[in-house]
Amino acid sequence: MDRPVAVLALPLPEEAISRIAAACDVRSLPWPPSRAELIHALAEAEGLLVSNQTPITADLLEVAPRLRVLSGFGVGYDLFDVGAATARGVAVCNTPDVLSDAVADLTMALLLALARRLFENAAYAREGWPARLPPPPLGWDLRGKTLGIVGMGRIGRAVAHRARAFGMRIRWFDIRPDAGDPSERAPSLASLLAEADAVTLHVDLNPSTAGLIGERELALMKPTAVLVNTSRGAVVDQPSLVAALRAGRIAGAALDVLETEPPAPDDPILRAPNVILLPHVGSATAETRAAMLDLAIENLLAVLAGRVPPACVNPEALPRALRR
Ligand code: 8YV
Repeated sequence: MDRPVAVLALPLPEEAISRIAAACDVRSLPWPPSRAELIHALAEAEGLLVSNQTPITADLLEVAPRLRVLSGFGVGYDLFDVGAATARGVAVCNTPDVLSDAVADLTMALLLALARRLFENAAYAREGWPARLPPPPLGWDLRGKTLGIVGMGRIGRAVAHRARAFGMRIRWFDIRPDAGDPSERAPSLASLLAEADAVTLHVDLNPSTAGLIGERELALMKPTAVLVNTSRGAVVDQPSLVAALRAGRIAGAALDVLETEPPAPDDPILRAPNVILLPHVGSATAETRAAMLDLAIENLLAVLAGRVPPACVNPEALPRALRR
């Protein structure tokens, strides 16, 4: 029987390529793959292993007549056209769970960095603690403060677990009213924003969460409160955030994700005050990236072998994806 063709559109270690090559004919694309390279490779692909930062749009799926599985490296799938994939019987897979702890850890690191003015203090120390400069202002304790968690899914819950251990009070909001401990549930996003000393975002990006935190929402936050975003940049209306930071309407923000990644050199967020920026490293630990890769490969190989994959976001596509 013919071996399925698997297109590998992200940089992979040799062992990973060998594992896939044991079951498939492998076509490895240069990184980052150009659109033309993707189009060319998709003509014969049955499986595609790709970064979730590479858009896989309906027009690309149209030139992939044999495709059965789109295995994304990452939990988010906002850059994949899942509707178009489902219509074509293509299973879309992702890597949930294995990265929740890493993202929750980074969220706490950012929260602590804001609370303890870590970067200002580090810069001051590196200057040699100069007597001519006043030291950075005092920080604040996490204990006793209220953390507002927007999106109480796997990552939101992992953050809540950590924050409780720091003595924080939790308020969460989610469109699913049973997503977390009922005693900690905020009746609305507005009440969460008004009450929280720190707000952290853990929703996925979809049409209902794009721009969820805009001018109106930022205005509801306390002027002493901070915002942490390790979800997707577009959940926050970035121009409104820049304006709020400039006007001191909130005290600070820490962003692992931006509306446009990487940002343009003249992106105003790069010069906004009281903001910590990271280059989208929520899952960037060796153990987590290895577990994500393992799961993404298992998803790919399972569908190509006619087995139900461990993590599929459109199970309704599976009957067709597994049959061919
Ligand atoms: C990045 C993430 O995608 O999993 C996600 O959705 O945002 C991160 O893990 C990572 O850069 C892998 O591409």
